[in-house]
Amino acid sequence: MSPIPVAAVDLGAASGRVMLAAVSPDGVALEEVHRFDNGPVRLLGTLHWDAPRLYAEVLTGLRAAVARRPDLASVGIDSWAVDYGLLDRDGALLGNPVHYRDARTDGVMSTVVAKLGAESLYDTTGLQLLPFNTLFQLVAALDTPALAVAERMLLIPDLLSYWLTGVAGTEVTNASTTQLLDVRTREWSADLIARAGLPARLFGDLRRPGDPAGVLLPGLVDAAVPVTAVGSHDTASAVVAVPAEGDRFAYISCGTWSLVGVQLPEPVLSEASREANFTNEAGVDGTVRYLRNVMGLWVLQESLRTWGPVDLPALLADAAREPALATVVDVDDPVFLPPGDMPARIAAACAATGQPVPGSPAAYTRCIVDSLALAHRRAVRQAQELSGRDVDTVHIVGGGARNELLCQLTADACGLRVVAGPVEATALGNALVQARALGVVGGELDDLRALLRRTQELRVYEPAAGAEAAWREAEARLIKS
Ligand code: LFR
Repeated sequence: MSPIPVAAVDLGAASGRVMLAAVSPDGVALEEVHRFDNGPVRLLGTLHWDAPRLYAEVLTGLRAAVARRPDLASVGIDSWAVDYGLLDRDGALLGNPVHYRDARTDGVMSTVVAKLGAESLYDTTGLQLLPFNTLFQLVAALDTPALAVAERMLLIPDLLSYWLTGVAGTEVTNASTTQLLDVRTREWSADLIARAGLPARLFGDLRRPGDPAGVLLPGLVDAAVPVTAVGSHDTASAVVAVPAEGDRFAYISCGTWSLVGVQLPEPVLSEASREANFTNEAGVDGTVRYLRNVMGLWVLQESLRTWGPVDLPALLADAAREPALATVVDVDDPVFLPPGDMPARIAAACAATGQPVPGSPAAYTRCIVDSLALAHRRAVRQAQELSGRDVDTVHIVGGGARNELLCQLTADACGLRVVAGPVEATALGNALVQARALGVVGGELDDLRALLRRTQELRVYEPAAGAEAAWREAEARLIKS
């Protein structure tokens, strides 16, 4: 069978891309047809996404894809989670979507949790408490005129899909990140929506990865290309493309965030799990993405912004020569969540924990990568303990798989073999779910993963012998503080 072309639109917080994937039962080849920057736009003090520009960039990419492959068989869209646009009764967008790192949710989570109860919220949704979950964003917007007239809430990939097809739908993996979905039924929790004081009309019918999601509107591209629902939460698509064999693996989907966890058949809703703030997000094929959000390469990305133009490979090479574990910080401290001067925040955290303050960008970078590896260690161990799933391999997928220092330090910190790659896991997972819906490839997630193992370049990092004591000591420094 000659490979069938599909387009994977993958929007990340820092950049977006449209990839052309040629899929056959023998493998998948990816070609980038358009890449563009993404980032927050501050308007009158509020951080927004520029949704119309994202739409225009996606369209540019789809036109390039169709120009290359007029027989393009399908389009799938994924992005980061939780953020949304509101539509009025005519389907018009009521204001540019607000960025999840905006301060409008400051203090909202604790008020809502006090009202609804942390235990009840976890038991209903299975979700970790993050201040930017859609639930808290919507409560923060309750008194706004936009919410008063809004008829529908669409998460970012669904919003783009709506603009491209005229059909509004809500894909379930991303809907599971709103903290408004019932973790057992994977339907909207009408009870929770009512208790939070939110209008039920906002939450439309759900669709599953693989479902049809409309056809590109006439005139947008030179073909009538169907849109297929994929794991529209980028992390859900990335987990599809973890090239694991069997089930004794943990994954780290590593980019702006590190999403660290295991794949499970059923949610874990224990008290210990709630206290560790582990989440049960919906995966493709009814799986559970049992994971924790670790702050990720965001801390480094923001530091680079503070330092101005830097040669990243050279900086990482310098960082690799810095002394190991000289200073570590808790990257999961909420102080690192909003945009801003990360080196200053790291310096303050070092001073507060009685550790030396890094003296150069290379030393800061080493501190960030060491600290991230330490957070990976903690999350991988907790995921195993809380779920009872034994793990012998950690897969790092996404942009972070390129970061050799981070991959090696993660292997050392976890005391486990790390398999790094594919870098474009999200686009691959997106494309494979489309190809399966088209009947090009068949089978279960295991079969899709086997196809990736056969065709993708992977790199193995073995843990250094005798590293455990140093990591344990570094961990103790944070626990003490
Ligand atoms: C990763 C990600 C995470 C989500 C965060 C915010 O890109 O989707 O899974 O928690 O972004 O939406």
